[in-house]
Amino acid sequence: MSERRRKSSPEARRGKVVALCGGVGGAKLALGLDRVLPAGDLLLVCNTGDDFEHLGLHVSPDLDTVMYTLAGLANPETGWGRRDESWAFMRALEALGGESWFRLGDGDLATHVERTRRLGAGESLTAITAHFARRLGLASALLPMSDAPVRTMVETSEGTLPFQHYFVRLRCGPAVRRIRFDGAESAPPNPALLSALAAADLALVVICPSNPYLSIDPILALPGLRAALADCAAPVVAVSPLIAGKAVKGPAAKIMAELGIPQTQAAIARHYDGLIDGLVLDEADAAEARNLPIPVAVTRTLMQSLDDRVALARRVLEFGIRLDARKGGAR
Ligand code: FO1
Repeated sequence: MSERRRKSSPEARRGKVVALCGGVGGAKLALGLDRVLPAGDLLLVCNTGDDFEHLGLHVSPDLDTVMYTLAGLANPETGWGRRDESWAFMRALEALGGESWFRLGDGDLATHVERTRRLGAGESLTAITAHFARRLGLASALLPMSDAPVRTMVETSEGTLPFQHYFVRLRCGPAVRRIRFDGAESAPPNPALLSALAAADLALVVICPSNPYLSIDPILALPGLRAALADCAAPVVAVSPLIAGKAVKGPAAKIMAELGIPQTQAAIARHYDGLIDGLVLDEADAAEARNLPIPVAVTRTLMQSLDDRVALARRVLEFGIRLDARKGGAR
């Protein structure tokens, strides 16, 4: 391991922040970070393991959830898809007997049609995402974790399911035995991510409170990414997706139980062991915080309002930037 460079004092550090995120939960903190950081200082890197081909369209749910959220276009009830949506396409599709279990609103459909057209014309997911982000007025940069296909496959009591079939069609019902990221072993991490991690002006890496097993692990599975995180000179801080043993939204706690993992903050810290220099968790877990082997910030991590998102982002930044990047303890 290269000798770790000591961090300069936080006051001297102003710089870039890289945030790894998945869908709805991660997008909430991404919005807070986007609102707090100067334009251009935040690089959001999204999981693409949830992507799938559906109705002949390439759908990238996590990229779209973060993009819509930062653009103020996201459906505030669901967190995914667009607000003020119309559903003429879905109704017409159902009338024709088409697959309607994956709800595609009329405005959202435009995103999938245009992304599919551009991919077919040979553009990269990175370039398409940058174009959409510019058109929608995003101040922060938005990147797919890789331009090569990675597909999360969930091995369950009812067989192996492509992610959206598990998550949406079967509503996370089947018991999870194992989670695979097909294609990850040969999917190069986005070069823009690797150069951001190696850049001298990187101040902090944030792992957003997305599902570690479904949304963050596909990113960490990319060849060379764990090493790039371990070697980066900036601290890495994770925000726990659990509050008092429960996931705020989604199947994280259920999956942990099915995988035989205790739904504790210690299990989250263990999951990211060797990668993170600090963990942010909720006040409800203050007692457990005292026994964790790494630096911890205890704060309100439930994000119900925009103020909550901004407050958590501020807390994560001021805690994270002060951490000494020794990856979880003395070395
Ligand atoms: N989630 C659902 O639970 N039901 C849906 O019908 C659904 C449609 C959908 C369409 C576009 C999109 O970008 C996301 C959509 N999601 C839906 C959410 C998606 O399954 C999850 O957000 C991620 O894949 C996991 O974070």
